[in-house]
Amino acid sequence: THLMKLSDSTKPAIFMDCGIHAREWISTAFCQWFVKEALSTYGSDSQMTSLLDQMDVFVLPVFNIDGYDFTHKSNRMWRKTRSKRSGSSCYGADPNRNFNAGWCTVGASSNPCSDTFCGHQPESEIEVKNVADFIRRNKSILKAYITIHSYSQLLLFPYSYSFSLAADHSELLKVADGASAALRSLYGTRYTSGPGAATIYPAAGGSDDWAYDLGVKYSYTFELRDTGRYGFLLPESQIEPTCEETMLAVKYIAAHVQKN
Ligand code: ING
Ligand code: ZN
Repeated sequence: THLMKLSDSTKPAIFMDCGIHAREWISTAFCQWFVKEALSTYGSDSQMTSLLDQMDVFVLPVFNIDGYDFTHKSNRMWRKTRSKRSGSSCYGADPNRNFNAGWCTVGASSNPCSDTFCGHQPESEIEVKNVADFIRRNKSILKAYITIHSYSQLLLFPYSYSFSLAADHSELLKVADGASAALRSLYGTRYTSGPGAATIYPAAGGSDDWAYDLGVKYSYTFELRDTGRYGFLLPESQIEPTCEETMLAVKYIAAHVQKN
């Protein structure tokens, strides 16, 4: 897709994507909610107004659109893309193992039939290539990368491909803890924050690690509700409260990015 932006200035920007993984439906719901909320509170909410006056926000509402479609029509628990390559009868690669960050070294599989298949090479998946190209092209203005997953109630940051601490570890942790506290203030939902490898599991090829190593300092992965009772099948009654509380965390991160 080609697009033109006519603007009198180059604002610093935030990039956010949802739906890297097909079955994580609360993720795609959140991007939709975020856009609605941003447009409807601009002009009345002082924080949103100042944010959008000073920064551009790029929202990719459904990263893995073929996978998402497949979860509606054939297999609700599908995770990967839907690409097909000769040599295997299995479909798709895990887009969050397909970025070029310690690619396929840990927590990923080279078996095309695995749910965490890293792909035949980094950025083999067209969805990953397109997002990576966009982020590379805009890297001078991109101050934050936010990616929304589910589930586990975690706010993760680099690294996942290694147990090494990021150069900005203490700042990333401080902002994550602040965002988690903001989220909890609404309904008491508890989040844990920390680097991916130590907080969830070591896994290479993730988008947040890749964006961070490219130079996008504020790089975060959200794992939204719940902690496993319903898992990916989060009931409809939890969509709105999950989106409302998550807004507070995303706005907290954005406010920090804005003043730095
Ligand atoms: N969790 C993420 C996954 O891709 C993750 C965890 C985050 C891995 C960042 C690597 C980097 O496995 C879910 N639920 O998808
Ligand atoms: Zn995911």
